[in-house]
Order: sequence, then C-alpha cells, then structure tokens
Amino acid sequence: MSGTKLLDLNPIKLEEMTDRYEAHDYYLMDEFLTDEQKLMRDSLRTWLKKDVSPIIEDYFERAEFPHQIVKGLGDHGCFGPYIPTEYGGAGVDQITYGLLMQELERVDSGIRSTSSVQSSLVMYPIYKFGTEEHRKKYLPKLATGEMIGCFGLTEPDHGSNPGGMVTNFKDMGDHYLLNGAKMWISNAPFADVAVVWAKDESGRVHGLIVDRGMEGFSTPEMHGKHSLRASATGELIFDNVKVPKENLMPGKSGLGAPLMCLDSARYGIAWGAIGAALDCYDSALRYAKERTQFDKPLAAFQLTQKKLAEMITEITKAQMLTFRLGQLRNEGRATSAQISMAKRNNVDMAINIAREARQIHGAMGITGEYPCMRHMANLESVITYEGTHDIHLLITGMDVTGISAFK
Ligand code: TGC
Ligand code: FAD
Repeated sequence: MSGTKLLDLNPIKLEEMTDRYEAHDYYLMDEFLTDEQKLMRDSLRTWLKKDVSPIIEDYFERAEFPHQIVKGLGDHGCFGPYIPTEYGGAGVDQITYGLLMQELERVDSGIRSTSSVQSSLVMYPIYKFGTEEHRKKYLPKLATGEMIGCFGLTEPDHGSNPGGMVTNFKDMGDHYLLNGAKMWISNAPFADVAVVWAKDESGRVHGLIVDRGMEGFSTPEMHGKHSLRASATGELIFDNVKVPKENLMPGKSGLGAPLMCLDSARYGIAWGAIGAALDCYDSALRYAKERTQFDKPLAAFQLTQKKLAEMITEITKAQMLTFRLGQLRNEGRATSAQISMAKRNNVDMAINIAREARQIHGAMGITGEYPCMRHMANLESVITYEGTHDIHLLITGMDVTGISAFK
C-alpha cells in the first residue's frame, strides 16, 4: 500500500472510555490483515470510542447530525479512503476501506452513511468521471470534510427504478438549465455540493456538479424519520437552476455511471452491516453474562446460548464472504452481482441479530442505554437504501438465470 496517508496516532487511555465494545473475530480473520490495515482500523476504533459513541445516542434521539465529528472522520481517512493521496484521499486498498466502514457502522449506520456518501457517491464519481479541474477543485476539500457532498439519484416517483427519472437539463448555449427534484438525499440539508443525475434532451443520464448557492437550488430537510436519525436527509429542488457547462462530468454517461458509484457504496455497506451486528452481539453477550434470573446468568440458559451461538455463526459467515469480496475488489474482479449478494445478506443478517440481541436485553433493550434498538431502527433504512433487499435478490436472480424479473 505505498502512497497511503499514514495517521498521527493520538493514544487515548482505555480507562477514559465508557464504550465497552470488544471486537469479535471467531475465525481469526485478523491474521489475513496487514499491520497497516489493522493500524488504521484500530486508530479509528479508538477515536470513535472516545469521541463518537459517547454522544451518538443523544444525537440519534434529537435527530441531529453531530457536525463536530466531521474533522475527525477526515483525519481518520473516512472520506475517500481509496481515493489517491494526490487528491487528498487516504490511498488505501478496498479491505481497509471496508474495515473503516465496519468501525463506523459499529457505532451508528448514520455515521457510516455520511462517510459512504462522501466517499463513494461524491468523491468517487468526481474522481472517476470528472475533469482534472473538478478533481483539484473538490476532492482535497471533500477529503478533509472542509466540504460536504451529497448524491441525488432517487426521485419522489423513481426509487428502485432510477432509469425513470424526470429531472432534466436543457442546453441553453452558454449554460444548462436544470429542473426537477430529488428525495431522500443523505447530507442534503448541509451539503456544499451535490452530484446530481439528470437526463439531457435526448433522455441520456449525466452527472452534474451543483454547488450550494446556485439560484433556484434548495435543499429542505426531511423530518419524522424513525431510523437513521443521526444522519440528515433532505430533498434537492431544482427550479430553473443555471448550471455552468463545465459542471457536467464528462467521463461517463448513462445509468451505468451512478450504478458504478452504488457498487462502491454497497460494498462499504456490506462491511458496515457487520459492524452493527458485532455491536449488538457484543452488547448481548456482555448483558447475558452479567444479568441473572432464576439465580443464573442469562448466558447459562440454552435458549440464550442458541441465540448467541447463531449470531456469531452468522457474523463469521458474513466476515468471510465480505473479506473475499474485498480481495476480488482489490484485484478488480468483483462483479456488481457479487456486491449485491453481500449487501443483501449482511444487512439482513445484521437486522436479525439486532432483533435477537434486543430480546436478550429484555426491557432494557428498548432503551438508549444499549445500542440494539438504535441499530435495528437504522438497519431498516440500510435494508432499503442503495437498492432494497428485494432488488438485490432480483439482481442475483438475473445473474444466475440470465433473465431480468424487474419489469
Ligand atoms: P439496467 O437496464 O439493468 O441497467 C442500465 C445500465 O446500467 C448498467 N448497470 C450497471 N453498471 C455498473 N454497475 C452496476 N451495478 C450496474 N447495473 C446495471 C447496465 O449494464 C446498463 O448499461 P447500458 O450501457 O446498457 O445502458 O437498468 P434497469 O433500469 O433495469 O435497473 C436495474 C436496477 C433495478 C438493478 C437498478 O436500477 C438498481 O440498482 N435499482 C436500485 C436503485 C438504488 O440502488 N438506488 C440507490 C440510490 S442512492 C442511495 O440510496 C444512497 S443511500 C446512501 C447512504 O446514506 O449510505
Ligand atoms: P420503491 O422503489 O417504491 O419500492 C417499494 C417496495 O417495492 C420495496 O420493497 C421494493 O423492494 C419493492 N419493489 C420495487 N420494485 C420492485 C420490483 N421490480 N420487483 C419487486 N419488488 C419491487 N437516494 C439517493 O439518491 N441518495 C441518497 O443519499 C439517499 N439516501 C437515503 C437515506 C435514507 C435514510 C433512505 C431511507 C433512503 C435514501 N435514498 C437515497 C433513497 C433510497 O435509495 C430509496 O429509498 C430506495 O432506492 C428505494 O426506493 P423507494 O423508497 O422509492 O421504494
């Protein structure tokens, strides 16, 4: 991993931490990792335990994004981990990227979301499809968090079927005129820049970079979410927005361009979901050993052991599936369908574990004192965004049969 950005390690005393999370590695997967991969992961974990997990429940409850963590996310390589260092990214491999997503989502899916959007849905398309001017203008600031981005694909009437989008732009000679609306957009309310997918006059999809402050562009926040509450979600409204022609990303057009970004983000989610599952399992295991009923720890009852044993089995299977996917990504051999399988399997695994872990905590499990209910609620978004559970099943179905069952 030459050319990677190494971190300044700031040792934090364990006794300063209230977060008692211990990572679980039943099949000794760490033995496959390099020292550098472990260093980046562990450094992020330490910072998250000190500065993020102690505040996350409060921000979730207030339905607010903790803006004060943005700099720390940038410092730990969570914005554009695999973007080359010459553009401010961390320049790391795909397994390190996955490990970072796992740590973030171990704390909260909303925090991983912020990183996924910034990295895979904003920095990646600018790096891959933008011009050199775009890369130089946006990537270094996005990498530090000085600038926050969002990604507008979903529309009020086009979610699973983004190809039906109606947001469009017309060539006005010296600029483009953009009209339409996007909905359910993570980071939209405070994003400085939006990567927006819209159709030209011939119906071809292109990516445009829309800067905050352009006349006719607004980003109202969406309220009332019972899930992903520590992440801000909003609309993108384009009312005759004059977009400079140089803001069109020329590298690729067609629906395949946003779908390539989704491949990268979905891969990160596959790792992230393992983090949420590990946190629920870890909390349930500790609670089951510490809580007694009928004069025995809960962990001594066979039914509790069945739950815990099945949880760690499913986590271990997901860890192995995802690690192999990471190797394939590093070699440039992972297919979109393989990524769909991992995203679907791991999020489903995590949501089931969150539910079982919540049960082990009894009534305490519904409170914010333990993380399971928050993870469970968050995972309801994760199982829907970046392609729903059923859409990913249909992608696997199409891959193995050669027949599309979408339409
Ligand atoms: P279809 O005709 O199959 O494909 C259209 C074109 O795209 C190509 N393609 C891909 N290219 C790269 N990567 C992929 N994964 C690709 N999948 C398809 C395909 O080859 C074709 O290319 P071309 O050159 O022939 O035009 O498209 P379709 O209209 O039938 O739809 C296929 C479907 C349903 C699989 C796809 O549209 C889909 O994945 N739908 C789900 C939508 C989705 O995931 N939206 C996510 C929005 S962003 C988000 O949720 C962010 S949450 C972020 C956070 O907070 O973490
Ligand atoms: P629909 O497409 O209406 O689907 C509803 C149900 O019908 C689902 O169960 C689906 O599986 C099923 N269904 C649909 N089509 C089929 C079919 N062909 N066969 C069988 N079943 C089908 N989008 C962005 O662009 N950018 C973002 O940053 C972003 N962030 C998000 C953040 C949050 C918190 C959430 C919840 C969503 C976000 N999204 C974002 C939107 C997300 O990608 C969409 O919600 C998702 O793609 C599903 O679209 P939909 O909600 O319109 O559901």
